[in-house]
Amino acid sequence: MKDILTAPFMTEMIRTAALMYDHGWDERNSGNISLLLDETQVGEYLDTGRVLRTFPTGFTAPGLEGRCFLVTGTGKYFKNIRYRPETDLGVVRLTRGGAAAELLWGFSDGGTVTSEFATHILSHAARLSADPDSRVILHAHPPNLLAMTFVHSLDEREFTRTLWQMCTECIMVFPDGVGVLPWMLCGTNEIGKATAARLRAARLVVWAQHGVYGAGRDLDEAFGLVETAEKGAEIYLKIAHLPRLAAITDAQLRQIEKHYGLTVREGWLD
Ligand code: 2HA
Ligand code: ZN
Repeated sequence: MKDILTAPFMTEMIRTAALMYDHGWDERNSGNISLLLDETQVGEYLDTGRVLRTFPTGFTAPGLEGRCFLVTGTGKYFKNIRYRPETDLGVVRLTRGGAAAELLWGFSDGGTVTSEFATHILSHAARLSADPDSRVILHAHPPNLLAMTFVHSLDEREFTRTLWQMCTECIMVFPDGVGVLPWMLCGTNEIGKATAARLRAARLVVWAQHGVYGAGRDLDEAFGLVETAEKGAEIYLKIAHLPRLAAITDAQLRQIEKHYGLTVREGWLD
């Protein structure tokens, strides 16, 4: 059996959590990441027949029965994951139609999965229905996106258009746009269902006055999505109060769409 701490999925997870912390996106115990694993790959590092603990999840996700996830733990600090992955991360397998999870590795201090586990798993199910290669859901509190939700309309089309207009890269990285949820209580199945519903159409969902969810085929893609939207929000906050002497027009956004063969969210360009 190979050492799981050397598995590419583990080293990438640790590196991403560290970068998210270093970017100022994940203060204290905020943020969470889940990565859908390939079961045969997991078998190279773990005896998948050996279940350490089983716990109820409080939701169902029948389509993900038997699937394994590497996930951050509740109450754990992203700041520390790089130093003690075996307590702050866990490998879990969904069972009983997703109503329970089996711990296969990690959470060695008796801990458990992120408080946003429902949102993560419902979001994986939603993204997989849109893209069978989707693997990652991540959540963070990036300050500029968060600040933007206090001073900008929360209309999804308007919010997305503003970000697209803030730097050329935005429409190229998220032509599918950004979903936006009004403030809702976090850690509940309700916010999980609302997030998952938006993730069917877009890989980014902003939680007003809280943070953002990003989805991707790998950690780099999900991280890069949030990074690019956060950059757009940063530019917006730098210029929102200043006179505008230049802009990226819809005609220019259409030029980008055509040149790069993008599938831009229907009806979101004028
Ligand atoms: O994991 O960020 O939304 C802590 C949070 C809750
Ligand atoms: Zn949060």
